Amino acid sequence: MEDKILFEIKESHLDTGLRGFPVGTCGTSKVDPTKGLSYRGYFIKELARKRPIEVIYLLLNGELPDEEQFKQFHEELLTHYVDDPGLVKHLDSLPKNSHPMNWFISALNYYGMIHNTKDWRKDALKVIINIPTLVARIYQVYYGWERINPKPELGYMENFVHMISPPNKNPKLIDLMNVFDILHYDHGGGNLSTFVGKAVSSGHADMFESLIGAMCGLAGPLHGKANQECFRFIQECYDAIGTPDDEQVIIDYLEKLLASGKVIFGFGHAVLRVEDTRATILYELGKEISATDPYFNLALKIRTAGTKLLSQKEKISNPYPNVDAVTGTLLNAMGLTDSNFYTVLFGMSRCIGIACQIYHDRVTARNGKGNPIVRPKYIYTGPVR
Ligand code: FCX
Repeated sequence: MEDKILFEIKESHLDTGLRGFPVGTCGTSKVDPTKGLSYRGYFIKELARKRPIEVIYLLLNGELPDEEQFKQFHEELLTHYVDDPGLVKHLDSLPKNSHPMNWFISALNYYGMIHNTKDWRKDALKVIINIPTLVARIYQVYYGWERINPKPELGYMENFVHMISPPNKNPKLIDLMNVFDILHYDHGGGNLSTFVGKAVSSGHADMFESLIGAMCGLAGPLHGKANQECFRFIQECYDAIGTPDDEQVIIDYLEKLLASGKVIFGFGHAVLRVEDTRATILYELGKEISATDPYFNLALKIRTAGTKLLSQKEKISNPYPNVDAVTGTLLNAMGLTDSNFYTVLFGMSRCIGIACQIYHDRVTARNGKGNPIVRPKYIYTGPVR
């Protein structure tokens, strides 16, 4: 165990959203306040350019695969691949005016009703290999794009990119999606979506039911929808000030936002106390694939200006950018221009990390006994009669 954390619970702790409270174990990922995210002991910068299936193998099995293990794992995953025409029929019945996250949650529910096996490992593999196709089908039906059939043999994210046809699809979209997918699998056990997924699964709801709970958590603006809010924030900044060379113009604009009680989206984090290494990786990737994009260039300028400004504010524990500060500008530059979908893409990846954690919670934890049902205590504050 990392360190025995014993502290007295004070009344003031009760309105911190369990911030920093140890509520369980997570063996697949960790967020260190100064070193950032790691999966099974590998820091994310060592993993970001690997193949997604390699990193998924690491999350599920604890080690990176050699070529033979990679091949066998990919073949095993493909035996669970199902492109169910019933899903498209289900999607066709959904209301076009609801948010894509609601479509995603509904699609997961449909898929779980039809394809769950109630075997934790098999259902984890089903989620892993089918979720990119499920999200691609949502894109196709939601936007009325061509209903291109899958070619899973192309590769994990390659098949996803093959199936979607946004009007200005950039050929480098695959470079982004490979990295984007890996960066978003997991972020320790304590982020809201993973915490909810693990908690729901502790009652032995099946894998899909647990992931639906997790995705409902992700759908909140303070968590998963932050990436769409961050991109909209960049767009608003751009409409107001363009991409000025004079950093003071940006600082003055951001200062005005703070003074009006607004937050600077994409900055800060409940655990991190340095720049989110996922953001660092995406800023570097952006210089390779979208160097001339105006929104990306503004995000780069805000990266330094925002940090300078927030560092002057005593109350702010982390003045640095998090992953959401730049993701949307890259997705947009690669042709995925509707930010309403950005949280679905976040969820397409986060479901992988949560499925791996749920598998371990149910099957390998406590020497195979599995973790117990989550049952925290709430302090009663109502009337005593
Ligand atoms: N802009 C303006 N004010 C900020 C801020 C920001 N980016 N980050 C923190 N603050 C403020 C808080 O609002 C709080 O003010 P208050 O005392 O008046 O309520 C004060 O600074 C102390 O907050 P702090 O302890 O530094 O940070 P928290 O752990 O309370 O909050 C989040 C962390 C991420 C919620 C906060 O930094 C924030 O709201 N950021 C902007 C929204 C955002 O980018 N969210 C993405 C979250 C992340 F990606 C994830 O999903 O984990």
